[in-house]
Amino acid sequence: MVYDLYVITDEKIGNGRSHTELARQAVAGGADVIQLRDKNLSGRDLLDTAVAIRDITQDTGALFIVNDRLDVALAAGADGVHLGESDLPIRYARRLAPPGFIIGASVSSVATAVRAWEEGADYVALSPTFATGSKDDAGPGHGLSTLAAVRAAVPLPLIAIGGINAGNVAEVIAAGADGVAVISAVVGEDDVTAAARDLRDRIATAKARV
Ligand code: TZP
Ligand code: MG
Repeated sequence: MVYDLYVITDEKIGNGRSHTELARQAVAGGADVIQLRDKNLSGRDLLDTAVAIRDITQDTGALFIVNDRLDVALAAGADGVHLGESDLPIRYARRLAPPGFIIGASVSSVATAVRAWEEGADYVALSPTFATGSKDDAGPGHGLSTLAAVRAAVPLPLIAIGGINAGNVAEVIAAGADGVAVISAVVGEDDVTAAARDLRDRIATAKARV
């Protein structure tokens, strides 16, 4: 699986654009993964949105992940679900998921990353890697030293999330991340497609140097 550029849709940060518009524009710019994240939609509205994004990603080969809701992810035919440390535990999600279904885990330390790996996560995301204004309860950033420590401890794809942008993405990759998950650096830009393309190019350049 390629997780290089992982774009999280957020209508509050998206300047009036819908989840589906944001997904379409990000995929056009080469996003490898789209995550639907909305804490306010009803289950039914979230499902409708997920089905629409599923159609968009299916046409392009991008992965589609639903945040928080394993039920919605399964019902929509998404590729996977992303679970935080307060969500359904990874080992329980694994029991419900069909073979090949991706379960991603937000982690905050080496210890929680190792636990997610042992419970059957397919990737871990260090959350937040840097401070962010996009998630109210994100807390302070864990920084590149923790990112590198998780890299050394866990043999899963490692994604950095929180406060990542064109200015710091190269050092995030150099510290050991396989990919970066972003909201504002893509979804908050006027030209979502161009922002995605630019970040993806920077990731590719940084990986060529690692
Ligand atoms: N989880 C941890 S940090 C974060 C989420 C959803 C927000 C990331 O947004 P941004 O704008 O890329 O910092
Ligand atoms: Mg969650």
